[in-house]
Amino acid sequence: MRDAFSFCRICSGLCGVRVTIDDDGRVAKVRGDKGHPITEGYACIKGLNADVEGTRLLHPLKRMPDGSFERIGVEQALDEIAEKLAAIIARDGPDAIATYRGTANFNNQSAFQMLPTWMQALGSASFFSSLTIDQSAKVVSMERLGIWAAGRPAFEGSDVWMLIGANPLVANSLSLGGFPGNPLKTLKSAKDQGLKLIVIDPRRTETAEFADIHLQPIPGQDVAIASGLLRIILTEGWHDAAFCARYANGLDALIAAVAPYTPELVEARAGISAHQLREAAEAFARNASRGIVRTGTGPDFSPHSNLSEHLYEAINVVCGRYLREGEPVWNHGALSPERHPRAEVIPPKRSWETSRRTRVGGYGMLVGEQMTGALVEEILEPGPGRIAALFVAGGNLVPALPDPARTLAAFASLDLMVTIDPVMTATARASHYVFAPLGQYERADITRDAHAFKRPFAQYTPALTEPPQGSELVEDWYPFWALAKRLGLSMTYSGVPLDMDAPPETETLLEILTRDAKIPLSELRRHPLGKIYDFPARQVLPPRPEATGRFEVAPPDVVAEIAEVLAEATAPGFSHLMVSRRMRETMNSALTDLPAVRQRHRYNPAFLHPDDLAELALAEGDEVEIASAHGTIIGVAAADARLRRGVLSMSHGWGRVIPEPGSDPRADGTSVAPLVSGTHEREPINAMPRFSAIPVNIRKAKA
Ligand SMILES: Nc1nc2c(c(=O)[nH]1)N[C@H]1C(S)=C(S)[C@@H](COP(=O)(O)OP(=O)(O)OC[C@H]3O[C@@H](n4cnc5c(=O)[nH]c(N)nc54)[C@H](O)[C@@H]3O)O[C@H]1N2
Ligand SMILES: Nc1nc2c(c(=O)[nH]1)N[C@H]1C(S)=C(S)[C@@H](COP(=O)(O)OP(=O)(O)OC[C@H]3O[C@@H](n4cnc5c(=O)[nH]c(N)nc54)[C@H](O)[C@@H]3O)O[C@H]1N2
Ligand code: SF4
Ligand SMILES: [Mo]
Repeated sequence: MRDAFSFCRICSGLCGVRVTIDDDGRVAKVRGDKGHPITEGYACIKGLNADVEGTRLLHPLKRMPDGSFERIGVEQALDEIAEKLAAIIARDGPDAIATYRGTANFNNQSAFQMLPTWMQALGSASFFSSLTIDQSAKVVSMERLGIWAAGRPAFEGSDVWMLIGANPLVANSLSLGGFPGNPLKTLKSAKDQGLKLIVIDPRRTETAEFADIHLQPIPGQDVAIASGLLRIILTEGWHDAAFCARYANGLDALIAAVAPYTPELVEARAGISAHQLREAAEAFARNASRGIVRTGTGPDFSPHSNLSEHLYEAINVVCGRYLREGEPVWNHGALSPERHPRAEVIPPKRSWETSRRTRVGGYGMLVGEQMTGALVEEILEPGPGRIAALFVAGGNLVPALPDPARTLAAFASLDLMVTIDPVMTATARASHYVFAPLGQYERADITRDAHAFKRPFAQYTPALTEPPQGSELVEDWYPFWALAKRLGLSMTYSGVPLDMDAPPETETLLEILTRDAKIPLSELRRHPLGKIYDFPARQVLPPRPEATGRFEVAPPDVVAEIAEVLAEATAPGFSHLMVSRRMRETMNSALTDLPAVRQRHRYNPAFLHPDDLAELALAEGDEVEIASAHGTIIGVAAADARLRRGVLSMSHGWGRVIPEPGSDPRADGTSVAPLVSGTHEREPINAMPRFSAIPVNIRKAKA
């Protein structure tokens, strides 16, 4: 037995861990590392158990004509795949080959960079990721509003924090305004120092329990809420007029556009009292000076998400809640190249207006990616330019996309589908080839700069163990390099040409990724627990004379959509609205079969307020039929008194995606994906499906 240090890469929390490895080289125990400078021993049930008791694929598999899977060697599989790719490229061109990056690829730095490298080598623009079925509304908003170059204030040191549809005490999502380190401890200590927490969520979440003000609205009404908040702030003069005069265009147009959203209208739409709305606006804009509005998935899954994001971020803009000239910036990164923060606006880019358009839906691109919400039609629609081959790297698209029957039909029509996943997921089962990746403690990695931390932090982990004997696992980046080699392509990885004769070492790829970093990899390797780098703060510098960019708080398309929402009526004929929620024990569709998880949950309940259950004559444990305009599912009812009445709350990622006769929601859970339309109710610009605030009817299921 021996212990080694590493960090968990299941979610983006970056928890430092101490891993016990037994004499056979297997992971015997994972503990939170008490000596870790950031997370100080915190780790969750996922990190503690996944690598100890999880089962996984140990070899590549190939699908046979009868649908069964047989073992195949890695190099043999790659030969066959390369041959098919060459034929597709010759017939249709490289854009016919698509790659999708799922959540697991984000926490694997060497593999993360290999995907754009692969697409570039191929010459294919068909790159997709989970970003565009998640919170790409934030990207749309940044590209319409503009970006503050010096960044936002950190959580620690703020006197107010407004969280909209985010539950960081469960999701631990650092990029969403979460609480870095040990989330609960960080939140409590900030509150002890006087932080006011405002939460806007239809559910009194674990995070909302700590809120000074919790607004519990009707889901899907964030445009009204954000407009109402802006209206109060701007009419009361609680905004930062000097900052707006210097840095923002369109303030008068914004004032006019939100004028109809009186507290009374917001109350009628969102079901939160005029008094509460004012209290929240006052606590944020009048009584506090440091701290921001941050949104999670809630508003970004609901209708008009691009507009909601724009309006919530506009609150930060009009209140000037950014790192301002002369302020110290403590965390300017350890792994990013040296950069001097400036008090400047990076002007709106609107890349979707100038980039290439997709063949079917006419969608432009965002951050160099195509829209995952439109992937299925790009496969299904025949004609030149159709996607014929799909690589899925660390994702599970079948439950993640709307309408799984349509997704599966599209996948069945592909000439070639390849998935890299340790689990035989619904997506893997739809694939021709499946590669099994190394486990997280079998590969070297580095953290990414987490700007949520107060100070620059970085950690390197070597591979702690060898793969199990007799297994044939791949580094997540390897199949792409090996296919490029077979196709005779050259690869440039983060600016560095790769040798295409012999595969690189992962360590070499990490060296490339950190070659311009402030802290070289050799230094990282000397601190196995990770290290906080106490660089001196950088002052935010004055703007450069040529930096004339300004925020656009009310561009015409935004103003038009505000008016459109004002004229909208609620969908008739539905009694409840279904919202999303994350579960502490699972990571999207992953880990639902882990024994430690199964001990606590065998399925994902259909949560309703106890009074709603009573009104529907339902008892906890009853099977319920949940019907949207697009599909019907069977769930298992459970009571949650923290919900607003009229709201049904369920996690995604559970259940068999196409319920077969005799499938048991109590044994497998329920997939919510059939409730979501793959073709309707998508957002303009990013084709984002409606994963939350879905109108549904609920009744007891027939036996
Ligand atoms: N209805 C509904 N749909 C949703 C959502 C919702 O809330 N409701 N949420 C949306 C959001 S926010 C997201 S991000 C997407 C998620 O969409 P995806 O990223 O496509 O789905 P995940 O379930 O996160 O898939 C992660 C996969 O990675 C695998 N994996 C784990 N470790 C590794 C590894 O080391 N290497 C590799 N190669 N694979 C690994 C897991 O087994 C799992 O199959 O779904 C979206 N879809
Ligand atoms: N344990 C765990 N952690 C995870 C994940 C996981 O599956 N499990 N997934 C990871 C991923 S991929 C992501 S994207 C992040 C997501 O991180 P979060 O966005 O923080 O996810 P949730 O905890 O679901 O919080 C979303 C909240 O939005 C509320 N909500 C729903 N609809 C609306 C609405 O219309 N308006 C408002 N204002 N609120 C609404 C819901 O009630 C819910 O409390 O979590 C990441 N972390
Ligand atoms: S919160 Fe849990 S899953 Fe996420 S990094 Fe920490 S231990 Fe891993
Ligand atoms: Mo996500």
